[in-house]
Amino acid sequence: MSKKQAEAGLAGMIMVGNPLEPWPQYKDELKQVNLVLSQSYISVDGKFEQMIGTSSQNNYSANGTAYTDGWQKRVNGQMNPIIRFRPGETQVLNMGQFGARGATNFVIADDNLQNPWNATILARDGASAFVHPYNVTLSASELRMQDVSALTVLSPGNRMSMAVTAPTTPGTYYFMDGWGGEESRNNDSGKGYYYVLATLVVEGDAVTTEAPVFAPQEADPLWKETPDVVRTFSLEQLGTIDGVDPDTGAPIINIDNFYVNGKKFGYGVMPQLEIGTVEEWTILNAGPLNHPFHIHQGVFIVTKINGFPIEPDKKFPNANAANYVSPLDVIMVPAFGSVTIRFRALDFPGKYVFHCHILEHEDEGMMSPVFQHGNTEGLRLALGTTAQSTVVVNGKGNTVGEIKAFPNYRGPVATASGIGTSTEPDQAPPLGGTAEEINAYFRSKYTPETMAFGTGSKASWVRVYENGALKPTATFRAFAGKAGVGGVSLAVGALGPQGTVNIAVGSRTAGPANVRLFDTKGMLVREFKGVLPGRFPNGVNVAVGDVDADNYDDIIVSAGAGREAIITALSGRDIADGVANPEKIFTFVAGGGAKEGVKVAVGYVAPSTVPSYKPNLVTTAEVGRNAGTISVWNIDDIVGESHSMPMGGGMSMGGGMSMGGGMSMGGGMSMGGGMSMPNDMPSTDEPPMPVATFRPFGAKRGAVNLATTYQRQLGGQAQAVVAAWQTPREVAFTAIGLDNKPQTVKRRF
Ligand SMILES: [Cu+2]
Repeated sequence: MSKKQAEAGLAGMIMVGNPLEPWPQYKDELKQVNLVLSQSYISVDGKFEQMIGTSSQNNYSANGTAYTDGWQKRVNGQMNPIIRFRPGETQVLNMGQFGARGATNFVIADDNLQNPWNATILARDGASAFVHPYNVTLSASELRMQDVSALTVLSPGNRMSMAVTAPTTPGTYYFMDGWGGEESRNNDSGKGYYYVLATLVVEGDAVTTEAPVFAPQEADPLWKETPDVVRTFSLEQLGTIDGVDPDTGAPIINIDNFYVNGKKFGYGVMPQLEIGTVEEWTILNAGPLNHPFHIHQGVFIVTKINGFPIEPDKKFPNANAANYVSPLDVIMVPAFGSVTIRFRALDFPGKYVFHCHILEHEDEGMMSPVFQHGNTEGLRLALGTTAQSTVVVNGKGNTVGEIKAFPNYRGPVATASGIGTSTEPDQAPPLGGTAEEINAYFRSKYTPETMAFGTGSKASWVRVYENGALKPTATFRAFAGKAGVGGVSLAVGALGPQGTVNIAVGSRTAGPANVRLFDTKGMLVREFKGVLPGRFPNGVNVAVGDVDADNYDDIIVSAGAGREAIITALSGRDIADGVANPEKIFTFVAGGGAKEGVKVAVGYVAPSTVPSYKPNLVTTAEVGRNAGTISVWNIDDIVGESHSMPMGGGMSMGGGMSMGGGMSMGGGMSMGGGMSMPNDMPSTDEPPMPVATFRPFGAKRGAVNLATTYQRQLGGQAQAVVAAWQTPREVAFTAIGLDNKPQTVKRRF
């Protein structure tokens, strides 16, 4: 659990670059001091306690000493260190809040809370571009202390660079937290406490040079963007009854349940973002605790706090929360309040998370996975059939070209496409450009999918079309001689070093279940022999996807016609690590006739799936009476015994009771929102059932070709779909609803 790790000291600061980069004239002039703020977890008499000599029970006692003892904070691991200034000297304090919890709101004043220092907040959360420094007097102002969104607040995970200027007269001053170590001034226990973090000694010769002036840069061009997708997330806390006290018969109430949209991590719908688009999210907090919202893989601008719009070119001297300083990656969502943020889905294909940065809340479920897929313009769906010419479609539903990969070949053409790590050159945005130019740059910065075409019979030729190309970039023979006479099946995915694109090639020749892995230049990377037991009259099919959710793409291998629908998955992590026999994540038979074989695809197509960060397996019989029927599976139903619950055991529901609707509990906390049981607890004996089954071409005979992709079918937001086709010019795109009902749209190309 991250809370215990951070409290035990597993958190720190890494300085990248120089906060004075935007003002090079001061880079060598001003002294910089790095301050790591933490709340540590120390062993007392061999017993781990939250703080020296106290237990967490004492934290909230009426006795002020016990309260502040329980919330002791450290600066660079020290209690109350001394920082020295010369009279009139300006130093830059680079700070971060690296404790598991406990926000701060800063005051610098003397021991009577008088003679406050002036400060300039240079940037927050490590921003070095689009910064608007904000001047503030670090007085014990009740207005600022009551404002949980004040720019001087550092919540867990926040960083801030602040220039502070010492008075011209020598003396002793204090760098203080005006919240007494709590997470808000508004908590009763925090009221009136000014907790000393460091002592500031002003002594020596006065500095006579003029105080620095930090000119603002341009505001983030995101202010001039129009969001493509608008979403709302609600952060919730809810009590549950975890059984009954055997002695008293009283219910055991557990208030440590935290949710996003009523679900713990992995139980809700995973947002899927299109790279190159702009998202605007409103984060609601209906509860009594502040929640610092943090998202990985990028920064956002805060456009509203509690519905009040922030305007980057205006100053609001009496409401410093409403002022723009820089892009952020942590923002406190005030109790009973909201924030609205705007950000770009950058060229990072794959998964990351957002979560509350109070680590206990995150550990107890207030976290969600996020998946970023390729830009729809750069997606490639190649409709391989027995036709000579193959239509290629993008994610906007447009034909991008037709490819005759093998002019002298007659037979089925295997096609596949996929994406790896960003291949965009590491190029800085045109910082000198206009907002429109910078926004256009980010919208065009995406990695297109790589396609592979193969001969599905007769010989084992493969052509690669790298990064969206419509002309081949490499050609190779995957299996030579007799081993290659049956052709190939193909899959493309992030199986190379650092997640670069590789091509998985299944043998379609009668014999053992052999699979080879090639790089995009056609160099053999690895070979897997006899992946499934026995002989395969028509070889095997392959797919690629992260079926065990470890952020490594895995290789899925399934039987071709002539065998039962047996499927296995080889661990991509083991493949990347060079393990001789990669672990088999699962092996199961998808049902159907004894000789029907099975085609496979992997994608996040059923949004009700739990855990939501695992993709679905999609299957269809290769031949036989079930041909034409597509099944969508929850992989955890298949994995069975090794069924993994999200977050260390998941939800402890006791009697399965939940309490909603503003019930007042213990410390006067009101719990809002709802929750539900995970919707698909695996049964032990019965064979797994698909979550959805459909025939996209109705009663029409014959097998379908299968892929997963994204489509903006009606001009709206891109949707994860199952693509199926029987002929080269007609595709059925099927989206699965939250109720697991499939909805098919057919398109002719
Ligand atoms: Cu929280």
